[in-house]
Amino acid sequence: MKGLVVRNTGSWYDVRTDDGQLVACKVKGNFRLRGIRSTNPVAVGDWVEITPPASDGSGSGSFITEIHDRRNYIIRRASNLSKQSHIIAANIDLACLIVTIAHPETSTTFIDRFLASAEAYRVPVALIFNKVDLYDDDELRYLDAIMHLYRLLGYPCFAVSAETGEGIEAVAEAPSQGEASQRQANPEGPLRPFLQGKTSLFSGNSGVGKSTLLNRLVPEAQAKTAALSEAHDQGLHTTTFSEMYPLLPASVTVPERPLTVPEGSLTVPEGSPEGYIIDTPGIRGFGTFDFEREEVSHFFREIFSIGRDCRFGNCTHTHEPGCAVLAALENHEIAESRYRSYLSMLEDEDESKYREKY
Ligand SMILES: Nc1nc2c(ncn2[C@@H]2O[C@H](COP(=O)(O)OP(=O)(O)OP(=O)(O)O)[C@@H](O)[C@H]2O)c(=O)[nH]1
Ligand SMILES: [Mg+2]
Ligand SMILES: [Zn+2]
Repeated sequence: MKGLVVRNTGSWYDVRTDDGQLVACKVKGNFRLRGIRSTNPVAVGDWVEITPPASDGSGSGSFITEIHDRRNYIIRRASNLSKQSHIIAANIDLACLIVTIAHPETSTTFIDRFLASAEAYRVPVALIFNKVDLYDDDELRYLDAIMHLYRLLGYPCFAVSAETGEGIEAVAEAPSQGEASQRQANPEGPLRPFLQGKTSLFSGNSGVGKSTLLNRLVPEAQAKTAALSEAHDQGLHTTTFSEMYPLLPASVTVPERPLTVPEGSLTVPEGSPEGYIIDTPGIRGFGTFDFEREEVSHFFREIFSIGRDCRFGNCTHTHEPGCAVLAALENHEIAESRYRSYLSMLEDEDESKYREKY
């Protein structure tokens, strides 16, 4: 029986079968995925074969027996020291990194490692800058600068507020001249139309507002959210499972009961989904992954393209004579933050180590 993994609780997987049943499945002990040493052999978004559920209608007692070939997946190393990897999601159209300039601050190294990983696995990415309602003038200037940087690199960027709804819905008429519209509109347009028709992963640090944004887009999701810790201005790792939610047309009225209840009976309300969103637990860091040193520059778009002009084909862009990347860095054609992230991945170091050097 074929089904789609829609939730991973750590101890079992909820699989939605073709006939709409939600079945709690375990993975057979001897079941290992070929080629990937992963803490989770199966991920949300995987299409799997399962044994028939118990005949008592309890929706349990099934096993995942096979994973269908993945179109793609996105993976992160559990930590730099660990050789184990964690598959964040499989078969996605878009990996969205939810970023906050402050409360909490997402580091550029983290952003760049996420982008590099997405490049490596050939998953399209978008950067969603959340909490624009919170920022002061300096932070807004920084936001504009950082969005400018990533747009130049070709990554779609959205500035939104999950709290106020700014930047999310398509508006029928021209926006009024209110304060919010003084900010430059996203050239990419509002977020919802961009997500329509896609299966999108929401990833990012804890507390950046992934679940709040999900709830804004899909109110039926009723995902749990929580305020940041007052002492550290950091998220509290509120979301503990990865879960996929249907993105419903904004106009569909809400069913009386939530889409998911603890026992896991997923009811898809009227109106066919216009895509899916996978909400995931916040992650602290993005360890590097198993690539050769020479390959790292392939995952930094501008370093890769400028690096073609280096004198040596195997240039690491760190000290070599005739290095076009170092020259471009000198001329500010490559952002220092990007180069710093490149070095941190090249050296397979902790994300914080190169923060001060450049
Ligand atoms: N002011 C403001 N607060 C927001 C916004 N988005 C989220 N928040 C708040 O930020 C806090 C964290 O939001 P969550 O949605 O729980 O964050 P998360 O990314 O899902 O966090 P984890 O599940 O821990 O990974 C909550 O108090 C939200 O209300 C926003 O756009 N503006
Ligand atoms: Mg959450
Ligand atoms: Zn070079």
